[in-house]
Formats: sequence, structure tokens, C-alpha cells
Amino acid sequence: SDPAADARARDALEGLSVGDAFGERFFAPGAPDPGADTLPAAPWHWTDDTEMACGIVDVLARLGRIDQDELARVFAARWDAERGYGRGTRGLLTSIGAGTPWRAAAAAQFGGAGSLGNGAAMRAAPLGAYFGGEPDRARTEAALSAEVTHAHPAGVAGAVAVALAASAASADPDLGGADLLDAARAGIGDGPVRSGLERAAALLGAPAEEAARELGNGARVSAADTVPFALWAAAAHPGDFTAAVRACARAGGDMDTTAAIAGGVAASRGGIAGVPADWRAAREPLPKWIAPPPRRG
Ligand code: 8NA
Ligand code: MG
Ligand code: MG
Ligand code: MG
Repeated sequence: SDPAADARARDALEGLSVGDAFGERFFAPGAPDPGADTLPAAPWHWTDDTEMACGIVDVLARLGRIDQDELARVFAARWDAERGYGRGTRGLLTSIGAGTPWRAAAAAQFGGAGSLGNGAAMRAAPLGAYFGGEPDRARTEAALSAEVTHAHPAGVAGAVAVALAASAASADPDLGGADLLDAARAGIGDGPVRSGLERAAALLGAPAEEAARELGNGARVSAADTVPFALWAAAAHPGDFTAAVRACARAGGDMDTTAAIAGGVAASRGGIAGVPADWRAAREPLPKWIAPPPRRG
């Protein structure tokens, strides 16, 4: 594996998991007003978004690429009913764990349509950071990582868009808002994720509530309803991790997942230095099973 790439992926994972755990906290009864400048009480528990992203970082750390059979094995071995997985993904991972080949299981989801949920996108930022500045590689590997669970083209497109944004952000920390959205859009075909990203570019000066109203806030848990807004949040707050994830919490909807995507892309851009220490300390520790980072040098 490549130690510098691995370090970029782990920074993105920090941003992703802090965003996930922060956003999830606003579903709790008695959560603070997401418009206020306060932090929810610790600990912040991470969810499926983080657990599956850890699976991707683990496979990349050990193999340097996405081996789909190995990724499916890790997803199925590590999934935990307590972490709030999507309805379809719960059944899928149980079935893979029981011996169904992942490709058949993923193809059978939702009456044979495949999943267009946001679950492949929610875990894709660390992969994009790993392949920082290599958009073609980021696109290919992101699609491989998505197909293990999401056979519908929109589910795959969401993951590719997030990975391309993270790859571009990690290669150029000064990348401006519209350029970040362009990078995300460049590698995906026509469809609802692409058209959402086009509308997102026109909303870069708008308040988060308006962007969420126009683009969706993830309430339908689909990639198309989630990725354009989450990438808008990262693009509209360049260099400002906390503003990006707070915008996701203010928008409501699938807050853990929009904040995981925005936080992962924000940390791909600025590295871990942009994620405040008190936010990182509030998030519960990441699972111990993830492969240790390779030695540098
Ligand atoms: P998924 O594959 O179950 O898809 C998520 C949802 O999208 C499904 O439950 C369906 O409602 C819908 N969906 C997907 N494909 C189709 C289709 N072809 N036709 C009609 N509807 C479809 O799971 P996933 O891994 O994509 O989901 C990730 C999400 O689940 C994340 O938000 C994650 O945090 C978790 N989650 C979401 C919620 C929520 O309701 N906001 C709650 C708990 C957990
Ligand atoms: Mg979640
Ligand atoms: Mg488990
Ligand atoms: Mg979610």
C-alpha cells in the first residue's frame, strides 16, 4: 500500500466519521438547535456510514485497491444491527454473510432494480482521498466499491461523484466551490445525481435551507436526494469543516449521511487540521479492527 495515500484516506475518514456522529446527534430527543453555535453533548456515536467507510479504508490499506469480494466479506463480517443500516442493506449483508454471492444479492435488491440509496456515496470520500489527484482511478475504484451493495446506476453515480470531489479536493486545497462541483460531475453520466449537481452550482450563494429545499436533504435516503446537497455544503464552505457539517444539520433530513459526505470531502481538502480537536474528542473512537496505517518512509 501507499503510505501517503493511506494517510489522506484516514484524514478523510476522520472528517466523515465526525460528520456522521455529529449529524446523528441531532436525531436524539432534546438535541440542541442545529442553528445554534453550541455542540451536542458527547459522546457522539458513529453509524453505518462510518462502519462501511472503515471497511473501504481497511481494504485499501491492505490491498491498495478495491477487491470487490474482499470488500463484500468485510462489510458482511463487520455490519452491526445497532448502527442503523439502511433497510435493504441489512438484508443484503445478512444474505452475503450466509453465502449468497454479493453480485447476485445486490442485483436482487428492491425487486431487481438494485439499490439507489445513498449508502455507497456515504462511504466514498476516503476512497477519493486515497486516489487524490487521480480522477480516472478514483472513478473506477469508487464504482467497484459501490457495486458491492448498490446495483442501480444512481446509487453508483452518487459514490463516484463523492469520490471525484474528494480526489480533486485532496489534490488542490485551494479548489473553489464551483470547481469542486464540476469535478464531481465530470465523471458521471446523465441522471438524477448529475442534474442535481448542475442545480447545486447555481445555489452556491444561497442559504443552506434554500439549497436543501431545491436539491433535497436526504429525507428519501436516495443518492439523488442526498449527494448534490451534501457536496453543495462542502463546496459552499471551502476550508471550513464545521460550517459545512453544520449546514447539513440545519437542513434536516438524513443528517448523519449528508454531514458524513460533506465532512469527508472537507477533510479531504484541508486534512485533519480542519477538524477541531474538541469535535474529534466528542466522537466515539473508531473500531479497532481497521488495519493499522502502513509505516511511512
Ligand atoms: P438501502 O439500499 O436500503 O437504501 C436506502 C433506502 O433507499 C431504502 O430503504 C429504500 O427506501 C430506498 N431505495 C433504495 N433503492 C430503491 C429502489 N430501487 N426503489 C425504491 N426505493 C429504493 O440502504 P443504503 O445503505 O443505501 O442506506 C444508507 C442510509 O441508511 C444512510 O442514511 C444510513 O445512515 C442509513 N440510515 C438511514 C436512515 C433514514 O431513514 N434517514 C435511518 C437509519 C439509517
Ligand atoms: Mg448512518
Ligand atoms: Mg459487526
Ligand atoms: Mg443516514
